[in-house]
Amino acid sequence: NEIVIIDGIPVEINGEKNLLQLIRKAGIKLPTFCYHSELSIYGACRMCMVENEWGGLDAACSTPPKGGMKIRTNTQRLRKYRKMILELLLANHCRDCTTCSNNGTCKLQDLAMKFNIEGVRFPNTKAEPNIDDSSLCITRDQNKCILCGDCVRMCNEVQNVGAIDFAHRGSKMTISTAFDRPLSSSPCVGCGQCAAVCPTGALVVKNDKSKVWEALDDKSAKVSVQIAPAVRVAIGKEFGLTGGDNAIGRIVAALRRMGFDEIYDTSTGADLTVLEESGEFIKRLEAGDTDMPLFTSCCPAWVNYCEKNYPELLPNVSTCRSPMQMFASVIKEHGRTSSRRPVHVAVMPCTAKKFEAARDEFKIEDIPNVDYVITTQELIQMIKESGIVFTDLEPEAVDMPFGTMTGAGLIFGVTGGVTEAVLRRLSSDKSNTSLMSIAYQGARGMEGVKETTVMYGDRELKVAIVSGLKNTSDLIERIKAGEHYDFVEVMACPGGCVSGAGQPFASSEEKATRGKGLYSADRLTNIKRSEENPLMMSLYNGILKGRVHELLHVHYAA
Ligand code: HC0
Ligand code: SF4
Repeated sequence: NEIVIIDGIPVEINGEKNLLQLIRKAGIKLPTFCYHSELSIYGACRMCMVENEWGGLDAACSTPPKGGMKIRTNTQRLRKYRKMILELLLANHCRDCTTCSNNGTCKLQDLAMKFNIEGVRFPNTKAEPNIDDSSLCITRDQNKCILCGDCVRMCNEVQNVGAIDFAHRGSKMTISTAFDRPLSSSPCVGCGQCAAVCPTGALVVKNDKSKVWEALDDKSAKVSVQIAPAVRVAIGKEFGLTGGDNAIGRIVAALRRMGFDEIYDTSTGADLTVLEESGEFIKRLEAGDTDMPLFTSCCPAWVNYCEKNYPELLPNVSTCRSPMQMFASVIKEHGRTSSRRPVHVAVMPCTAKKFEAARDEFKIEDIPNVDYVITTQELIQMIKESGIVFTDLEPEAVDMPFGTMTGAGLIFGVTGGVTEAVLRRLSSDKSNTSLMSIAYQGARGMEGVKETTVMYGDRELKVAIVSGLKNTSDLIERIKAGEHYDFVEVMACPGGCVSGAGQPFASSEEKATRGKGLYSADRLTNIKRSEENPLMMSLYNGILKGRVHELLHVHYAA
């Protein structure tokens, strides 16, 4: 293979698309603001400049590696150059780091520290905060924006939403919605992926921690909580544990110490979803319904996207509420038997769940079934605020009466998981061999588009699994052009919930590790099929009796 000499060290080119990837492979963490492996190259921030053997400067992110190249990544000139960029950015940026919600996770702050910026030589041109608080999912402050364009490319290229774009020119350039409308009146679907790539505090996830603390302090409230599948495999790394490891036991222990009265696992709700959704699917198949496919409905950003862009497809979206909402219906009903006011909290990897919880469809007498949604990141902050030493906690189990779940419910948190769980339910062969063969049927893996065919009786069913909304709209266009599918699983975040915007920042590899963590958690469960969860029977004979439609289903109207 061809070799590039990086800072005197030979490094082999092995399919790397740009010098930056090669430099990072060589163990050098070249700084960048605008480079993300999953987005197109923009080359705007100029932080990744390297010096070539003739003394010229090249942006590593947009230079393809060629054999024989000799580059230096860290010369006096480059250091000066990078410091200058940082100072220019800081000159018109808010510097109230201690009170910024991205304190500690901001790239600008991190690089200012790494490059030892002790003063800014330019006049301060920072304007006053310009905050758009209209969305239930994310908050924007334009004056913390460094115009890297990461959010724009995410919203346009990966999500195909196009809610935000560059506006104006030169020093007046901003990132804006069309006509500078509030985000809530834009095509935004609340997926939060723009905030997930924002290097500063310009786009941050809405924070609902204080409402949860208040409920926990309220003696008249009985506070229950459910924890989504993907949270458990993303939290540990923040506390120095191995990324992808299942930390559910410690999460439960932490929540108990914070004062939650009842602690449950959303995977139980996912078991309900599997039963209801496969029932709905079979009904459609048996009715000889030609109006296929059935789209899954558990991802609220996808539902929102469908409502805004493809309202004509809403009859094809499953009437099943998401696992969070199904479980919340059950938990709230159970809570009504208590003398204290039931308050229900959901810990989710997702920003759009905040919006889902607030939808009128999921309120009873104006009170939401899920009172508050907090993200994995907010939970991490709450654990830190409480002084709880996460690694010292002894793992604990979730509570009864809703404390049984299955592996099928657990794998919901990664793309393909919902499909695999439904296939486990639909398969008439309940052997271990059949379980294993379902695992190899093409539903696993982080690819944005997966397709498979499965047999149901003598019928061959065509299944598609998409994550990322651009992949989704491409598939929809194919369906409209006449391609046939029977079942389509959609998750708005690339890779599924493990990549949710409420999770701590992670590389593509780390997201894949989280997915693997869910599959190993599944292997450790002794019940792997939702229909075998003993709790289901008692729910259907108890709380849900005669009320399945009312409590577990919803009709999204165009
Ligand atoms: Fe997900 Fe869910 S799997 S959407 O990604 O279906 O947020 O983790 O909780 O509701 O179970 C998120 C994750 C959930 C729901 C489940 C589904
Ligand atoms: Fe676009 Fe999603 Fe950000 Fe909304 S939340 S602006 S849809 S990336």
